[in-house]
Amino acid sequence: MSFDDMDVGTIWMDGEFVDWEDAQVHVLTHGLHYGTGVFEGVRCYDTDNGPAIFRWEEHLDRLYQSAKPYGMEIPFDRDELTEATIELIDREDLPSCYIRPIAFYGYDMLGLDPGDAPVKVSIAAWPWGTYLGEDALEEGVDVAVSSWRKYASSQMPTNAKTTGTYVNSVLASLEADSNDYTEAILLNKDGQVAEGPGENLFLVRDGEIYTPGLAESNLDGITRQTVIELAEEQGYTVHDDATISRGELYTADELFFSGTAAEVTPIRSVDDVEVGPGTKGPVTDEMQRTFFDIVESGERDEWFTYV
Ligand code: PPE
Repeated sequence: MSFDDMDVGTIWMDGEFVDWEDAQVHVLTHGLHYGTGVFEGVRCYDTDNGPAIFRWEEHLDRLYQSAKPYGMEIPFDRDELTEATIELIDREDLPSCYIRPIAFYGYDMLGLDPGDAPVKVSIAAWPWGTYLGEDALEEGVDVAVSSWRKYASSQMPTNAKTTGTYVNSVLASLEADSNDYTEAILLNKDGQVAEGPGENLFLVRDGEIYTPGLAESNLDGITRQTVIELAEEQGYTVHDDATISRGELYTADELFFSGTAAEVTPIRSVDDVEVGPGTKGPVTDEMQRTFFDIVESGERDEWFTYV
């Protein structure tokens, strides 16, 4: 997505609302040089009861957890970040939007140990439609297994959403794009399926649902947790601790991605091999409908923070 022609005027930065153009950092910011930032991607939906942030509390949990391995103390508490976000959405009058909170080591030193570098925090929000292209939700996307592997949790925490680690995702996305695929799938260091560059992955076989366990080097996605819970409620057997081999991608009945930005997106081919009949499958369709019914209606109070 591009910020050209974006009609949002304000960003919350370190406790204040500033003009979009003024939300700047110094070029010697620690996080810019070493990727020492943690962030979230959250969606606010225009529900039947008005704009509501989907699973905000879980995203906040993950933000603070992501900061821990990096010794980063976020100098704002949950209430302050919640209030700032709600006021931002309210000020900009956004019925639905994507929210990007970020905390990073700022400017006053360089050198790998961030030591006493200040921790800077910003929250931006803007409208963001379909992540993987206009028809992606209906038609599904064509993906390729990346030649880049997902980093292992022995190298960098895979359960932290850290800015620096996203260079791994960027490489996989660039490769997919240069080969004319919409998205990539990354295998982990053992060669088993990990996830997409910005999505978790689900597989359907013989009416049961599989998703790689958290030890497979994937992010503990909040949409993943949502899909697992909803699928179980729908009566599906969900194997949420699965190990999925590359070969199983080609023989699956259905595959789909989950993520805040990607929501529930069908995968119609992997490496030019059609998944099932090459269209959105019935289980994917049901999970997609269940997901969108909830975020559009706002029915399930405990998952929404109203603006
Ligand atoms: N894995 C990765 C690597 C990932 O980045 C995301 C979210 C997920 C899984 C799904 O997690 P969750 O959003 O909690 O269900 N990716 C975010 C960033 C996308 C971007 O392009 O930037 C997102 O979807 O907001």
